[in-house]
Amino acid sequence: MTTNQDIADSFAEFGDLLELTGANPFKVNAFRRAARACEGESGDMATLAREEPARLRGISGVGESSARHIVELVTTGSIPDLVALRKAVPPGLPALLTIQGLGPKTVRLLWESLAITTLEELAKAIDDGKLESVPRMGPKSIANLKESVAARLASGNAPLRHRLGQSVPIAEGILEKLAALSGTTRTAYAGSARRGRETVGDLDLLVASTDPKAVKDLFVAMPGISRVLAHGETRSSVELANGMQVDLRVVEDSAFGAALLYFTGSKDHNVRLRERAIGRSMHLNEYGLFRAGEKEGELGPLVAAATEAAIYEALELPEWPPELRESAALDFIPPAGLLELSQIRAELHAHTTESDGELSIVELAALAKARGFHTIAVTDHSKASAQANGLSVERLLAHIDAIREAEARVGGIRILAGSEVDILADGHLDYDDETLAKLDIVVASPHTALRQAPEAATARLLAAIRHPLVHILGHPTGRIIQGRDGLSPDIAQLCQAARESRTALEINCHWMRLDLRDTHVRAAIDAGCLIAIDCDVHGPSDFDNLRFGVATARRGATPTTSCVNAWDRSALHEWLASKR
Ligand code: DGT
Ligand code: CA
Ligand code: CA
Ligand code: ZN
Repeated sequence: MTTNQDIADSFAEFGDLLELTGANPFKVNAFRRAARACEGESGDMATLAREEPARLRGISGVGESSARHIVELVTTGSIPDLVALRKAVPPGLPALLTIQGLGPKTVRLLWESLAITTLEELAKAIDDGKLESVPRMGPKSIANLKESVAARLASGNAPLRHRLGQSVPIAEGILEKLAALSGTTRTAYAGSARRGRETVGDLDLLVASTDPKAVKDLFVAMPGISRVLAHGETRSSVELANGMQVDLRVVEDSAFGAALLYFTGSKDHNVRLRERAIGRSMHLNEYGLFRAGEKEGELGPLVAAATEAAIYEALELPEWPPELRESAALDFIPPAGLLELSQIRAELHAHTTESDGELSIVELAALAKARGFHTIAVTDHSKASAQANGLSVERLLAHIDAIREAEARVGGIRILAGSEVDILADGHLDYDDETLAKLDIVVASPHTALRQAPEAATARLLAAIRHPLVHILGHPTGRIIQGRDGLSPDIAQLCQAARESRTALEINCHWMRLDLRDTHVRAAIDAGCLIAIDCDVHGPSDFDNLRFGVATARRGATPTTSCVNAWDRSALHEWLASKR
């Protein structure tokens, strides 16, 4: 099964690799156009390729060679030209494309002019000042690049980890294909992705099937695979073109729960569960929970295996949320009211075309309404964020009127007039109090000076938290996962101040940010703070990141009652009004 997305991904990779090799830009663009065309195509292109290949040319954006490649991909599982192209590019080069701020053009330039083909070579060239001679590389972009590269190198020579929001959709895409096989009864992704860690080392997929061979054969023949690492009886393992490893285990339906529990981990959690089993004269492994046998090392009758719930119950434990299986400790009983995705009823941080968003106020409100939200806050950037087209006071005042007008027109949802106001380096806000007081909601966020010393960062953020007109501290550290460290404030002090002033600390849901991070959330919850979970919406798909923010909240043990986005309309608006 080749999906339109698979075809689009192959063409996008084709375009990137061609650009890296300096191919004719028209050819590069043709592949990019074909990628967009395939992504947007509503009919199933694989069926078309099999049954009426001549009609592929009728799709706007698909030319003669793209049509041929689609047929190759659908019928053989790979595109020979693409496979050859992968071999023509130095192996380290595609990895450079995953660095924040490095596109194919720049990578090619670095390769051609400075013979840089690996991360290490890039780091050295930056240190030696060699990048200054590269056209279009200003001091600012070199400084940013240096930080991204250093962050990537600091994550060790450990194999590259992948951000959660890029990993989960890949897992879901593969499982969807495997679920369509007739013998498949259950599918799940396990491992760190299921635990909601911000980065994932490899994907661990589980399928229950009456026909394991069919599942594994389809798995290793999927498009987008660069290498098959293992293709065995119990486990198959592949490497994708983006360098990600995917492990697949096919199990019997009756033991799916035990396998899911085992492969979800964490290892520490598993160790504790096994100890608990032994303490109750039982034995836990990836096939099930068994009574201890008569003799040492022998297994007795099966106690539970079909579901995780049954196994936890037999161990006299509450069913542990996967997000809370990171630590070994079983002394923490998850609160009954752990926040759930379905409980989110409001988005309090969103941008429109007035600053750097893609949506109008009305479009934004329509998407929020479709999600069943009772409230959406329009919080465009303030004037200091000039690169994001931040609003002057005059524009902000006009925008408030436009928001009021849109709210009256749309109906059925509260549309709040707000701002994401910059917290300047010294802790002052980018608008005066008189202006801020006119807004229904104020999200205050740091966007610049993200390298300042911890003491300065703490003072800066404390000032924003304690400002009487501020409701939410947005993406508090400004970190970018695998990109930049951001601020390192004293989290305990921030939490203390946030609790006292009833200012919510944001979990920004974008998978590049997840800021607050899980450990900070836990500190905030322990201190009794309010949490805001916001998508920082810039375009329609950003709402889909909510699940990553909620996973981060759950990893920090956030109860529903602490999350302002889960409050009902009157409770939320009472809190907002308390700061006016
Ligand atoms: P990752 O991939 O580095 O982000 O982290 P995980 O947790 O996904 O680790 P991974 O892929 O090595 O293994 C998946 C799960 O399988 C792990 O969380 C627990 C279980 N597991 C794997 N190897 C062992 C082992 O040697 N002992 C135990 N108890 N569990 C294991
Ligand atoms: Ca894993
Ligand atoms: Ca694994
Ligand atoms: Zn924002």
